[in-house]
Amino acid sequence: MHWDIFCKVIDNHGDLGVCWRLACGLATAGEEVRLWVDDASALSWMAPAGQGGVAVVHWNTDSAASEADGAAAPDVLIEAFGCDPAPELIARFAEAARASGRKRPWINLEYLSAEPWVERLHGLPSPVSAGPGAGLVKHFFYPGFSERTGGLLRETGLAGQRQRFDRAAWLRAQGIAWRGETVLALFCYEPPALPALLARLAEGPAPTRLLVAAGRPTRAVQAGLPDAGGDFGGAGDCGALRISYLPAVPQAEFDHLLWSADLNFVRGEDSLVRALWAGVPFVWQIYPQDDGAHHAKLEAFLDWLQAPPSLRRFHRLWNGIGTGALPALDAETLADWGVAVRSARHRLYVQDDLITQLRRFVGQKS
Ligand code: TRH
Repeated sequence: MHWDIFCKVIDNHGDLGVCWRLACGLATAGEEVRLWVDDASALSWMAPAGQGGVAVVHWNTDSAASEADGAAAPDVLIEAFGCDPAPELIARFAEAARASGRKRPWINLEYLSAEPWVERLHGLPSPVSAGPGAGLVKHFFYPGFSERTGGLLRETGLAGQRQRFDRAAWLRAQGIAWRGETVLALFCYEPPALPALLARLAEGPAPTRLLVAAGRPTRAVQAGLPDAGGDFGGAGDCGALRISYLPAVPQAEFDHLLWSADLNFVRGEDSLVRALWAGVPFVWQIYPQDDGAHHAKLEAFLDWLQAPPSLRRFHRLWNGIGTGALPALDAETLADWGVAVRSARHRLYVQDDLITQLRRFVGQKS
């Protein structure tokens, strides 16, 4: 079938990151996919090689009408994160549905959360009563961590690739002079506890290799480093802390970054899921929301993860909830966190992945 996915880039990279991964998963499953996105610029580094079966269409309200004229209506319309596709494109979809006399599913793909209400809303219909889509029915599709949600994006063969990964070879290929020290990968916004973490790592005594992702993480580290009098704008040592700043890399390489670490710091939505598949201890900085709604979302996730107390405490401090000293990142603590993550990953692996569930759901609604 022919699927149109609509994506609007709000900020950061997750909207496009999730939609690209979704488009690739559908194409790999044999579907024809068009990804309509208002700002596709990040694909230049996130997916430089593109993906067979996925066409990227740059859309905005001005271009939508002309794009709609030239393109056949899809069999399935995916509206990612409530991005509200242009009315011309909805009208074309509605017209095709009426003309064919066949129901064409309109799916609202929602943000990821472990909160209990997700299970209640997942799959519910929402009749469209106004506008060019009047008469159609949207369905809410919620990703999630339990059997009663739409599951998580997980490519076939991922576990095998993960098991075959050679961290020393990958680090060497990145030009990182790894000498067996503990590796931390950092992908964050501006966590309030970052300066304290950097100061502690710089004190040692054991050396740590910190791999810093491009963009906000790099700027946050350079702003948060203890004043050691040196120039730490570039890669280099800060006491016992050995820092490598990475360029923006394709999604597959971003996975390898997470696989190479002993402890991952991730953020947002997509990298959280990738950290779970990596099976390595991780700390998540949730996407902050003004009304503090993200606090409940964070607690719900830590409940689902069955996070040990030290991991809960670290998460609260990392997300600016509460004050005090960060828990120690000693071997025993990381081992404890690793058990929780791999147990959670096992629970997820016995569930169908999101593409499988979405295709089944669409088949039922067509
Ligand atoms: O970038 P994010 O903070 O995106 C956020 C979240 O998705 C949030 O839920 C959403 O509301 C907001 O955007 C609008 O974090 P996230 O979700 O992990 O997305 C990052 C994507 O970028 C992910 O697909 C991984 C990818 N990435 C690379 O592929 N290479 C890189 O070098 C880096 C740094 C990221």
